[in-house]
Amino acid sequence: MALELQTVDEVDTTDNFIVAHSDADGISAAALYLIANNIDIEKVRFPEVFGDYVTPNDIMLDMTPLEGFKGLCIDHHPQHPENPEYQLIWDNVPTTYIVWKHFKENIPKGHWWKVVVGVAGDGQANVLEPMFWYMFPELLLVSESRYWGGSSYKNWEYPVYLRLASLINAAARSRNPNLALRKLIEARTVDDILEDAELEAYRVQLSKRVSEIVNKEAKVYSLGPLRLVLYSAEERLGGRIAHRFWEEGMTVIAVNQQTNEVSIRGDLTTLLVELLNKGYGRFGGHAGYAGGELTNPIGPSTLYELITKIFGGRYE
Ligand SMILES: [Mn+2]
Repeated sequence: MALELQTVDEVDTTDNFIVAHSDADGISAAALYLIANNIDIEKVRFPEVFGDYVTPNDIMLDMTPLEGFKGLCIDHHPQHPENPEYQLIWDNVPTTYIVWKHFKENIPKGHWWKVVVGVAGDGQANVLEPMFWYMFPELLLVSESRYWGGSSYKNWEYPVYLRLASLINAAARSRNPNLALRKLIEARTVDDILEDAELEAYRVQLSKRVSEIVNKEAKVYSLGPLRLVLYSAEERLGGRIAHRFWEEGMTVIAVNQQTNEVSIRGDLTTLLVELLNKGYGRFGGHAGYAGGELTNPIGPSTLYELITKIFGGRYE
């Protein structure tokens, strides 16, 4: 399991790293963890594979570790063993919130709006205690943009707290989570992220790629409740693509044929994670919202194979 940016030889095994999930929650959790514990940003890695680590004694944030991990894991994903070999701090709120709850004494209050970025990134801003909104009302501003809707100009509105999460996510999906982490740590105010030109460029480029794929490039095959979406992209767009092809009653399997990354959305997500883990690759995630990596490419006929396994009683 290769990690980005380094080979095993370069790793000082007497030392450990912070390994974090490469999304807004993982990045915000890492930012707060570093600030609270006064750790250098150089110690952070964002593994390509969910749950991967550098040394067994790493600090893992917002991921369920792969086998052999013995360090500290702070997480909210559901797949941890009952008696893990590692130290686990688990709660059913986004990891950023867990980190804040444990380390808030050591996090200067000026950084507390970063909690909202991570929690909103996981779609759970509703779990935040009211204090955050009183402390940082600027998060509730609405950002607007006009766009040409074919026959007239339309207005697109988005609350600032969600926009911050989407800017951080844009860099992460463009495979530059380290940039997002650095920007988030260094940011003094909400405006520093909101008005950051580099993050905005990632966001614009990413939404352009999503539109191109959804409107032109993607190939879509459906069978019963399953919909397979095939596309190619350098960026990590699976969640966005799967979301765009999702509808009530359908479960979407979006496959990036360039990287073999898969995103799954819908009611049958847990069932598909179980099926696909039997010989197709390695998959995991939240209920209704999962992902993984294929070890063997899949195609349209795989849908028939999966449906047969579900309906035909060939489940083993
Ligand atoms: Mn999370």
